[in-house]
Amino acid sequence: MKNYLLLCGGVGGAKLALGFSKILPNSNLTIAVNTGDDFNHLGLKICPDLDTVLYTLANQSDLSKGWGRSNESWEMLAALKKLGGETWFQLGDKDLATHIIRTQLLANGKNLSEITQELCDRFGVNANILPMSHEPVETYIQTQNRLLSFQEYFVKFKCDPPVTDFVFKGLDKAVFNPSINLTLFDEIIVCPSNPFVSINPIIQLDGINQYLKSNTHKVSVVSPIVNSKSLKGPTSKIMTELGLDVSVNAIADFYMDYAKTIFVDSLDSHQLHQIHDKGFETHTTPLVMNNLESKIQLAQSIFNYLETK
Ligand code: FO1
Repeated sequence: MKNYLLLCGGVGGAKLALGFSKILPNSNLTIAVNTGDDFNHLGLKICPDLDTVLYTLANQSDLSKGWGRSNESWEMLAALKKLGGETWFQLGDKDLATHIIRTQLLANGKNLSEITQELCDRFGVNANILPMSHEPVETYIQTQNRLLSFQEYFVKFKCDPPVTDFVFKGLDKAVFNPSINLTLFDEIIVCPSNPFVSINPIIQLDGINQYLKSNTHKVSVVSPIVNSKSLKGPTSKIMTELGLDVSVNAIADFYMDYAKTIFVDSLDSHQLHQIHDKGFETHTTPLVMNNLESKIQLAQSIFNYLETK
């Protein structure tokens, strides 16, 4: 069996990671997660995408919201509000425990890989979930009027301001997580996460950028666009604002230098010709993951294709 590395953002990535975790042994699966959305809030280190992947694999995620924990309570937030504290970023009581432990372990000198492993152990998750880097990379969104931190853009302003560009502060000083040895992987899968804000911070890192460009035969993209729209989050809105077509074809353009294979939904099969013309191989399979079965089925379909290619 081949070794698989997933490059993963939040919700869409976590769903596929869950599917893979159900069909592959832990020894053959590593999940490298975007940390560009991380920020310090109320004195706590919050890693939203790592949390989403962790909670999803622990079967403790809030499926309706896509982030945070299931059966959450909000006593702390209500109390904070009464005292005039900052409540635009919602921290549930159970979720808070994760951020407190992470912040404490960071203060004790552990790195984010060690801490994520520790949290996996405490949640009973047997998976190799790792941050993309140990150095801080902070995603900023350039909007028409001002530069917003990612969480301000995403949560405070609900992705409303039109996007013109992205800035990844700290990227020039960061390297891809050295505990992930890329040469050990036969297949690298770009999850159906937002290419601009969830995947780009990962693939622009020193230590992976050149490797992907030189090994495109190992790299596959699972399209975040199905039926010419994004399933969740602002991907299609951002594409429109950047003047791009909301299409798998535009996704192919985005990943042109990095990947050789694209997994496409049959609803977008009218674009296959254009994508093949760019030099990509494609495999058509249902990409919508709205229950556990479809997450496993997608992972299985990708696995079957890549294992025998
Ligand atoms: N997303 C929201 O839309 N509103 C929130 O208040 C919010 C709180 C939050 C707390 C912890 C956490 O781990 C994630 C949280 N998210 C929230 C999700 C997060 O901002 C985004 O899903 C990701 O950054 C995008 O991938």
